[in-house]
Amino acid sequence: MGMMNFEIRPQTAQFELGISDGEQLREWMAKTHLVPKLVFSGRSNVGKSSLINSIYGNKTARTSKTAGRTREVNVFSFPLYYDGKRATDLPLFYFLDIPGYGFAEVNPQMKKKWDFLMGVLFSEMTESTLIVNIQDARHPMQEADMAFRDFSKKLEANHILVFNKMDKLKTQKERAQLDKQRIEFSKKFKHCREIYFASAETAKGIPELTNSLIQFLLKTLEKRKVSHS
Ligand SMILES: Nc1nc2c(ncn2[C@@H]2O[C@H](COP(=O)(O)OP(=O)(O)O)[C@@H](O)[C@H]2O)c(=O)[nH]1
Ligand SMILES: [Mg+2]
Repeated sequence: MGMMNFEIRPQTAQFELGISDGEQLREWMAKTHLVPKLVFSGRSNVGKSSLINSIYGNKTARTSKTAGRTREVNVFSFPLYYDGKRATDLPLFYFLDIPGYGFAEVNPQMKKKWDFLMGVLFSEMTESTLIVNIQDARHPMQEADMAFRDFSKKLEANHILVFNKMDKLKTQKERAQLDKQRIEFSKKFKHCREIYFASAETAKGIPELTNSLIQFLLKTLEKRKVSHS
């Protein structure tokens, strides 16, 4: 059974709940720790919600021109499709749209709450989670990205790295410059199993990225079956 026949269908993800309370998030993570899940993480405004929409269909997640809008962990469930039909022998999976890092929160009370919520989220992650770390292709490896790398690489979770907004690199020179950095990226992000270059705007790189997500979900399910039989 080739994994290539599996797909994510547009408009089939369902919003489950938004969590802003740390204890509620801890409970939810514990309850679902075996369920394969994807967490889209990156600086505010890097295009987390936009990438989610290019994978799961328009208006799945809320996008915004203003940085720092998402204050909750938004949980969505979704099925996989196989040969055009819903794969009913597979469970539903989860993905999480979370607040961005590196956003200078003006209100210290809000910042404290955010730190706590994210602390819970990351500390409760197991190897059933894939962190999809998104960076801006025009401004890779910002200070906040490096801080997130140093923190997240110690976790049990799996990782991939995505450079979004590739459409903003207008000249061949800019694109070549980024391409030259590939080796440097893979050295600096050794914990990331793959690196993708994408654009939520033009859908460039989205099929490849989606396929990688599907592969992760299926492999994680397989591992779970083996360890429980
Ligand atoms: N040109 C371009 N703009 C994008 C891309 N992805 C997101 N944006 C824009 O960047 C802004 C922030 O996007 P959003 O998905 O809300 O970012 P988030 O804060 O990381 O969830 C919005 O105005 C998007 O339209 C992309 O690939 N190309
Ligand atoms: Mg967002």
